[in-house]
Amino acid sequence: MTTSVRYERQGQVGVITVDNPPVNALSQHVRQGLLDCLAQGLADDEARALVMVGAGRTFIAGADIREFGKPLADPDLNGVIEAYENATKPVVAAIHGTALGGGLEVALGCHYRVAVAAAKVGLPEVKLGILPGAGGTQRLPRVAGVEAAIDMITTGKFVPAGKALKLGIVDAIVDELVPGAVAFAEKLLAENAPLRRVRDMDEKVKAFDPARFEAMRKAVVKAARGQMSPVGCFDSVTASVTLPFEDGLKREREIFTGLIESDQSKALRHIFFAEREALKIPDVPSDTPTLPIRTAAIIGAGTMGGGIAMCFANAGIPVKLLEMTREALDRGLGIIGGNYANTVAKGRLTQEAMDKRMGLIEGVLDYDALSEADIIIEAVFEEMDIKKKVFAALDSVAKAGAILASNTSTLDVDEIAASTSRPEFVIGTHFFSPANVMPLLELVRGAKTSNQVIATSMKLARTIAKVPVLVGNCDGFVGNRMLEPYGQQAELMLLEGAMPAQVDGVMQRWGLAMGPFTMGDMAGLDVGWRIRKRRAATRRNDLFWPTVADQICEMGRFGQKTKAGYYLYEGGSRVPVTDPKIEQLIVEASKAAGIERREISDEEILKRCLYALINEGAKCLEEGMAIRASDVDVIYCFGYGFPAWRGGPMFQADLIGLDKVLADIKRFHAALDDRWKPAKLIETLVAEGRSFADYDRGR
Ligand code: 3H9
Repeated sequence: MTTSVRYERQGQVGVITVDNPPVNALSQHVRQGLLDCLAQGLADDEARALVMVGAGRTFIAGADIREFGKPLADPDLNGVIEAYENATKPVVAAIHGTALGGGLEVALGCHYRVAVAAAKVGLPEVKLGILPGAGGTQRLPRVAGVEAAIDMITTGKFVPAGKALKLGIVDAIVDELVPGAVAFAEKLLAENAPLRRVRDMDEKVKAFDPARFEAMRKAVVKAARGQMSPVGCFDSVTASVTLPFEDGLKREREIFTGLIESDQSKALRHIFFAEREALKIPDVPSDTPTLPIRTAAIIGAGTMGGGIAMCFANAGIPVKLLEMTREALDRGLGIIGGNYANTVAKGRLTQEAMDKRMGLIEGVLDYDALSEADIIIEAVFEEMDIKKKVFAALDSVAKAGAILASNTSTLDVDEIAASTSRPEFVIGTHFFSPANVMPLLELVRGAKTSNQVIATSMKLARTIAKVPVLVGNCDGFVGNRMLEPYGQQAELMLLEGAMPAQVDGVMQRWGLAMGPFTMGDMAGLDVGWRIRKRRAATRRNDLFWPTVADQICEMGRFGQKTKAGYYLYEGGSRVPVTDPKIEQLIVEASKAAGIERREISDEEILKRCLYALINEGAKCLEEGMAIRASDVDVIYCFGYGFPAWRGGPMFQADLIGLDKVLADIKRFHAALDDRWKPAKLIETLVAEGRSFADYDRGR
């Protein structure tokens, strides 16, 4: 008998408790324990019904992901679920926290389900590159209906208990978990309720017209953009309609087996653990005391400042938004109101919630109004002198113990901190645009930033629903620093023979949310232009520097916001349209630089863009600017539209083989220029026969 599942009796109801911290994952010993406790409950003559519950903060959060990739030890989860489904006494799953993946599948194997109001259920396997492989794709449509099941299973979204009740996934909401579930079980006994097996409930799947699948599948394929698991999930759910239950389970197993072996699933599992690993800072112990953050303030009500203010309001933290003029403030608050109103119009927020959030954002015009804030984030123009003035002003008004943060995307955090008398309270908080949407938050550690400020900022990032990664203080930090050589390769390839649409097309088809030129147009080409001007004095003059981007900026074309950049954006549309004028400009720029244009293959485009990221990522690692290779992957997947199912640039390097990547980098170095000097870390790892994953493990 394992200790991670225990059995006890309360009156005529036997209670089976899964106790496998932190999230009651279905590790081998839990699966065995579930079988043992079921046998005990069935053999217990005093028990007429059974309740299954999770100890601690949650019900079962799914299969144990750490067991994936190894041969699965018996008992198999499907067998456990079947045993519960065939139990001769009614079994009630009592859900609190989250019932996810295999956890919900176990609950669907029980005869009835109750949940507390705050609970959530979901089948998020799709996000791990797999499908619910323990009957979820066959049982969920039988309780929730095919359409709702497809939506939940292909997106992985969590459904709150109230909605789960409406959908028929749970049978009742209870106030108190165990007493509520026991009372529910007693009621079942009193009513002589049947042993209701989900596999037999085929009313909803029979009512569904399979002719609808074709159009629905097309929509899933389109939204998946190259990711296999949403399509596999969809196909498996269709089997619940087109095949008998047992055959549907077999179909589910076949698709599951194909998906779990795929590189996509390995990549997504890598990112799942990488995101959590990034929270661990080796020299900042997890028990470092944190500062309370009850109120916040933002300086600058522009696009970034407004978005950051929304993050705090969304998390229920009152935030003051400072601007220099009433006009700028009203404009900023108007944009925030408009953003919320759009979300309300789409049905994703209630008017009441919007009013509450707007009520938490207070516009102010005077620095003195910031004196009580626990954290103040500066989001003003990206110019060192301006930032320094702002921080000097902050130093004189902020209360002792307040965190002073800069949303700079490239500038030296130490230089900014030096304009205050308290550099230990200064940190970089690099949000990504739009700040209320993009999950990444690069936290930039200055030379004097205290552990307490780092620990508080990491915790705060989670509170405001961000994915934080701690990085070092260098020009561009990690994400934008890597973007620099990536962008340079893209631009150099324009001069050598490619066109923006070709480069963007290759990267987008490979899975990126957008290619480098579309991204530049979206972010604003003037941003990079300003940075290039700042760096011009210090850049290497033995290298050739392309000027296409500068020429486009000189024409006043800054991208989407001016309706023209590398592309045209007609009638306010965000869809890039090729502009022959820019193609002409590129051809002439090649001529002016004395470069003979040639055919550039898609393979070369992909390699030069991807390997430029990998090489610079490795340099960030060897300089200690990134803590782990997996942190770099988190940065790219959560901040730069790198597809999570590709696992990030460093994961890709391992997948391709670091030796092969190095060979290509060396080839580029010989054929192109010194930008391709291989990172020492890559050379060392290849010489030692190690990967980036080995490097992370060996830290
Ligand atoms: C599945 O079920 C397949 C089946 O269909 C069929 C198979 C045949 N396994 O996120 P947190 C760890 S696939 C192992 O920080 P939170 C996590 O790494 C699974 N470990 O907490 C972390 O470890 P550490 C489908 C897991 O409160 C610690 O627990 N289920 C698992 O913010 C705390 O996690 C999912 O995809 C796991 N399943 O969020 C659910 N889950 O402290 C995945 C977590 O060492 N999990 N850990 O870094 C989640 O979404 C969140 O963890 C959850 C809690 C919402 C549960």
